[in-house]
Amino acid sequence: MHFAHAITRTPGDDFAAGITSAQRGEPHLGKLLAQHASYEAMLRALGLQVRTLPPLPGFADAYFVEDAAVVLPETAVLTRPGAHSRRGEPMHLEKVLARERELVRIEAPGTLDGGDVLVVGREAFIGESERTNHSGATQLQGIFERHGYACTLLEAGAGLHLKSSVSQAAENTLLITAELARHRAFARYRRIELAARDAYAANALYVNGRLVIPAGYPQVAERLAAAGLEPLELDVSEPRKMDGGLTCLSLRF
Ligand code: CIR
Repeated sequence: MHFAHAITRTPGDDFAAGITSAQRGEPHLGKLLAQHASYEAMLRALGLQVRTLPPLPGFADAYFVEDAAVVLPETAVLTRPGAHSRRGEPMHLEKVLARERELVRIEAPGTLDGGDVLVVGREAFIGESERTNHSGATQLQGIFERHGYACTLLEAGAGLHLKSSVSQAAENTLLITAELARHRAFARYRRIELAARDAYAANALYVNGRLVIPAGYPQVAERLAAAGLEPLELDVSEPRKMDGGLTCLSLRF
């Protein structure tokens, strides 16, 4: 899938009030803003036009913009985030997405975070997780199927979201944790399985034929290079302190 656009949101100065289980120390606003700017510069270098939305006061996690919408070529889905503190985020994307796509919504009692949605070409995977319940997952499955996608629901695995454990690495290739590597849903893909210590690198960003992985995983970079992929690396240490990674910082379409 070729992407031309990305939407991001600048972290607000209340970002440290966001949800986290990471225990990786105090996050630093100045560093977070610098890493966020580098992330946007990387998206531009990959050919995307980046639209940056302003911080959303009262929503400390809103810069993890991926969780609030699922944007497909055919439609945009406003989610209903599983965390109460994030439930108001999607309506703040309504105006900007309505200009791009016809909008549909995940309705109560469904909950769904975009981080639980992996789209690989015309195939979609939805993880049921602490954030995404069965109602939310089946609502989105119906939307995918109406537009002709094959769509599989599965348990998301150990991470916060499905894409904490598996993401696209190349055309027919997934970067995946050992826990999900043998799941039959992924059997037809080439799978690059990660060692437990490298699990964070399973959240990687595949944009217009290039793969971006988090900095600090030299063995993953080497294995990818051996598999014919030349990953770019980006430091996301500050979003990581808030349980975030590469995919969650943007919507790509
Ligand atoms: C949260 O717990 O909702 C945020 N602190 C992190 C969200 C990360 N989102 C993602 O991986 N898609």
